[in-house]
Amino acid sequence: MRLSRYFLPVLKETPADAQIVSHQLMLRAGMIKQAAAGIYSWLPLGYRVLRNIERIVHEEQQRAGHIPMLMPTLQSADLWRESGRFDAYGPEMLRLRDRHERDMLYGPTNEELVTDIFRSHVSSYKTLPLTLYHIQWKFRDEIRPRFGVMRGREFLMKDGYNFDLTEEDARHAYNRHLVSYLRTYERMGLQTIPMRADSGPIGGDDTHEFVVLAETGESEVFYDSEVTDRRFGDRVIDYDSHDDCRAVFEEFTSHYARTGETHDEALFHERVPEARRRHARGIEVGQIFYFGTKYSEPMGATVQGPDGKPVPVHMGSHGIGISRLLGAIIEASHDERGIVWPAAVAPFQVGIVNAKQGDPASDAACEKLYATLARAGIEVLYDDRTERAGAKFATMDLIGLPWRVTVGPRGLADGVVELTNRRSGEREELAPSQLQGRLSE
Ligand code: 5CA
Repeated sequence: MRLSRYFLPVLKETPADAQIVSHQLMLRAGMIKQAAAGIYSWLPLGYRVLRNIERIVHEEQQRAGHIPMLMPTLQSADLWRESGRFDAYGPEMLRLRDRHERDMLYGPTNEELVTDIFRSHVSSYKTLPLTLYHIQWKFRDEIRPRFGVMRGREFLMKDGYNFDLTEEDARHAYNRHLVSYLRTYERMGLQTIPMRADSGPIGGDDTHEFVVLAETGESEVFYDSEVTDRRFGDRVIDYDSHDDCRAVFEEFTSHYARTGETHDEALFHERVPEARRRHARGIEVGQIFYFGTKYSEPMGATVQGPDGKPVPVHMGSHGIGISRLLGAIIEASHDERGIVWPAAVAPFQVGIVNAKQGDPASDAACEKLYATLARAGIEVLYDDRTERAGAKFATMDLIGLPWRVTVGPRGLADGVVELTNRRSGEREELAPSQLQGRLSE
């Protein structure tokens, strides 16, 4: 992409109404524009990152055997009356009426809709286990939308729903989700801690939130400092194996780690030596729930078991805050000059800065590099504007691409360009012909 033909409306000043650094940087880097309180347009750069995060989530969901689909944003109130949540959900639910005076709502979550699909099409235990998921916009009329995409009213969520014959199978689905979430977040360069939490309006008797530690986080958390040493890494897991998934679950949840609502001070003191007790803040980037037959029973989602008798299925639901993740990643990875994207989610892998636009040798070298890298499938943003080099560097630093290539007459006279790593600041000079190989490493 040539920057002269792209749409990257960066801001010089930090917007006064943005309180936390991720919100400030997303606005300054031209990633989002507020459309209404808690509702955002995704400008081209932000949209690229959003799509990258979605892609990772899709890959990891399908690796765990979960099946993608798509349900609508608008739902009929009827199903929510069946489950009893139409009244119970409260003012966070955006209620609408269509021209025939039918009650509708903009879905804050999809347990009812997916349970209705299940009961309409599944009658035998032989279809189980089954986990369906989608990535779709949600609406929650938050009383205080704030911090940009962190607490929006409209936000993008991956929500998945497991259907199992027995409680044991459904507990396995819970553990399997925990494992796949650890992997998903690590691929995005984030360390998350699964913490015992409160189930809120989703309900159920077991739930963990995935928390990224950050001073600006909205959740209050209490944990044993040992939990921050845990890494999932590149271990290979058989997602069908109850034992494999339970082992990871036990390893990652054996230490004390809880959110404020479920924190138990006496237990904390009993379990964790004083030097390891931590009280901090965090960002909730996902949550998993086991709720058994809470929806299947009232909504009649039953299957015929092996003995021919009908039984309500055991369920859970599992959510990842896709749009919130952009904010969380930036909170975890930035410096005073701007965003530092982990390569896996970066909007482009490399930026070319033509330090002297209009100089024939520099222009020709940039064009050639741009074409070579693009042909090799490397996502590259070429700053071909007639701006000062300093301004171009500031823009590249702000938008946080992992690599920057600087091309200028002085280097070219020696046959080299400069490659800079955004995170470490390390620079190296190399021949333009070596660049593609170096970036592909
Ligand atoms: N049905 C369940 C699981 S699919 C559910 O709705 N879970 S949830 O309420 O915990 O939401 C899942 C994730 O969505 C949260 O962990 C959080 O990361 C994200 N999320 C929730 N509310 C908002 C919001 N107002 N703005 C941005 N992200 C949000």
